[in-house]
Parts: sequence; C-alpha cells; structure tokens
Amino acid sequence: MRVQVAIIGSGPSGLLLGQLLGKAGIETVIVDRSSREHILGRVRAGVLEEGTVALMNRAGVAARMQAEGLPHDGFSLAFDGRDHRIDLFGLTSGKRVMVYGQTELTRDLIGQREADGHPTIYEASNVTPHDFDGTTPYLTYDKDGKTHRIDCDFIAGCDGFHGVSRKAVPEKAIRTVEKVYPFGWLGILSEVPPVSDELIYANHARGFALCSMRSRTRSRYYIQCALDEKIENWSDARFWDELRRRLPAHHAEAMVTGPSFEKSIAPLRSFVAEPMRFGRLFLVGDAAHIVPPTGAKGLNLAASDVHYLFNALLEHYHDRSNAGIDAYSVRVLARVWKAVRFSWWMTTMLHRFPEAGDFEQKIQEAELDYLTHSRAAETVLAENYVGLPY
Ligand code: FAS
Ligand code: PHB
Repeated sequence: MRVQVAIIGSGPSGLLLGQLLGKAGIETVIVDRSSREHILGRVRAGVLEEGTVALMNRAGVAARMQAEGLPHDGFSLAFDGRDHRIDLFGLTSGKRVMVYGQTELTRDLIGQREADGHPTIYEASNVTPHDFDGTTPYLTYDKDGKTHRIDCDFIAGCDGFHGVSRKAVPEKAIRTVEKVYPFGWLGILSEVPPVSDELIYANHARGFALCSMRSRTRSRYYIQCALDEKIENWSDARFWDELRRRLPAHHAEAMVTGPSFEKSIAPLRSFVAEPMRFGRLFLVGDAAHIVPPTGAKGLNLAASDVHYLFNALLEHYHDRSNAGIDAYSVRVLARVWKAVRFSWWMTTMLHRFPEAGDFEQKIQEAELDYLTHSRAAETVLAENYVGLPY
C-alpha cells in the first residue's frame, strides 16, 4: 500500500487530521491497534474551544455537534459555600465554548471517514514507523498473521501518550518534561439532568469537584481522589454523597442523583516532549503532550496541533513549500506550553495537595479572592479557557 500521509492512531488527532487531509485530496490511511468498538466506547473530554469547533466545521463533520452541542457562555467557581461566575462571553468580547463529548466527536469523525471511503486499519499490532529520518518513510504492522507495509511521504504520530511514535524517536533526539500530580479524578456518567446549566469547578477542603454534562439529560461529574483509590470502593451512593459534600448547599440540595453507567479514575500529569517533528515523523496530540483535564485543554491542544500540521502539509503538497513543516514544532510548542501553564495553574488553584501547608492554602485562597475581585484576573482566566489564538 502507498499513501501520502500515514496516520498512527484513530483518536481525535488522527481522525481530524485524516478528515481535513482527505477533504483536500491528500491520501491517508489510519492504523490503530484498538478495535473500532473500543475507540467508540472511550469517555473522555467534554469541552471544545472555538478553534476545535471551527476545525470540525472545516472538516465537514460539524452538523451533529451544531445540532446537539451546548454552547456555553460561562462557568462557575465554587468555594467557601458560594459561586462566582466567570462570564466567558463578556470577558472575551463574544467567545464561548461548546459542550460536546469527545465520544460523540469521535463517532462523527469515524462515520464521515467511512462515508468518504478513506481506509482505517483497526486491531493492527506491532505498528512501527521506519526511515522517517530519510525521504522514504514507511510503516509496518501485523494483522491476520501477516506483516504489512505502508509506504508514504509522511507519518503522523497520533497514537496518544502510550503510543509507539514518540518511543520510535532516538532517545538523544527528544527531551521530555513531566509533572505527576499527587491525586486523580474519579468520574461518572449518569442519565440525570445536570445540577446547573453551566459547569461548576469546586474548591473544597475535602477536595476538588467538577460538575459537567454531555447533554441536558446526561451529567458528567468528577471528584478528586487519592492516586491509590480503587473503583470498587466507590458505590454510586458514596460518590453522590462525597460530590454533594464538596458543593455549596444550594447545589447539593438541588442535585438529581441516579445510577452511573460509566465510572473511571484518571491520573493527572503534565507532560511535554520536544521537539515534535523528526524528519518525516510528526508527533500530534497526546503523543507529545498531556495536561491535567482541569483546564479542558487535552482534546483542544490535539486539535490545534492538527491545525498546524494540516496547513503545513497543505503547503507542501499544494504550494511546494516546506516552510510550515519546518516551523511545525516551534509553532505548536509555543501554544502547547501556554496551555500546559494554564492547566497547571487551574489544577493548583482548585485541588487540595496532600503535602500543602498553611502557606500554600493561603495562597490558594488569595488566588480565588483575587479572581473574584479583579476583572483583569478574570479576563486572563477567560481568554485561556476559551482558547488562545492559533
Ligand atoms: P488518543 O489517546 O485519544 O488516541 C490515540 C489512539 O492511538 C488510540 O485510538 C489508540 O488506540 C491508538 N494507539 C495507541 N498506541 C498505538 C500503537 N502502538 N499502534 C497503533 N495505534 C495506537 N481531555 C480534556 O480536554 N478533558 C477531559 O476531561 C479529559 N479526560 C480524559 C480522561 C482520560 C482517561 C484520558 C486518557 C484522557 C482525557 N483527556 C481529557 C485527554 C484526551 O481527551 C486527549 O487529549 C485526547 O484523547 C487526545 O487525542 P489523541 O491525541 O487522538 O490521543
Ligand atoms: C468533561 O465534561 O468531561 C470535562 C469538562 C471540563 C473539564 C474536564 C472535563 O475541565
């Protein structure tokens, strides 16, 4: 098989890149180690920046998102028993975010890829990028008892944090920076109406909590938990009780509870690999960077990487210019690090750190107090939350 761009990974990065390239007449194949069903069953992000929405529009897969997604003009911070609303729309001169689950976005992208007849190879094992430091890179993978080869011009490593692409780069050619947080998020999905029309990020002595949603009838809730927590120790009743204890009384009393149909624990880390381009191999999305979900940036960073790489490849094929390709890593990392900073800042401001002393606690309270009394401070939060310009 030969294509122009071989994509490893059928998550949001790979699918969005594949859709944009396909619409531009650039041939791709996506190779993923997971099954189609497993990929469609993943529950992850819930908030899309305007840049991500625009890319979905440009990719021609935005119809359901526009019909079913929930535009949000603000969210609330809850602490000391009260709420403080951050008016995203007012503070950013009209920008907002779209609440639309990553699961649905993935479903839309897979559906459109199949409708357009672009190939995806699922359940491929030993996917390996080769010769990407030269001009004739290729992939190999095993399936149905045979080893297959895909020749290509470029390889997009869209295979997430645990993928093969980053690990295929010689150690001396890549630098990584990591911060692991001393807690995780225990999240549930439940077919109950959300406690509020907008998201609530809660700072509480018992730990962080987040009230989010997937629709007006489906809620997504998270509570900060210890890293060694086990799902089996968390009945629905225990989760609901703990969540309500971390919210102001008026939310706790109004909360509609019900059975969860998804329950999971995610660790929190900040991670960046530099650079993000190695000859004809590009790292995209979680393959190159991870942020704690507090700032709702993970999926959106993947989208902005795709924006830069798509335009760079378009320049290569349509304008015979490699300027975008050569600038890819510097351009994406400039935006990545600002999102890493924001996600770290939101996480540090809203979570309880086991090792925090009185000083750190007072700083956290001062941060929240400053935010609720300064339009300038609110504006900094708002412009980062809706997404900095590409
Ligand atoms: P993905 O990890 O989504 O996709 C990578 C794909 O590559 C997968 O399909 C995988 O099967 C495939 N792959 C991996 N290794 C391979 C190999 N060796 N060969 C072939 N294929 C391979 N972000 C938010 O903004 N908000 C959230 O609330 C949030 N919650 C999250 C919860 C969890 C548990 C996780 C893990 C992430 C969460 N994220 C969240 C971040 C998440 O949304 C990512 O940013 C997003 O999935 C990134 O998309 P991709 O870069 O496509 O990587
Ligand atoms: C979610 O709805 O899953 C979600 C929303 C906002 C975040 C993190 C997760 O910051």
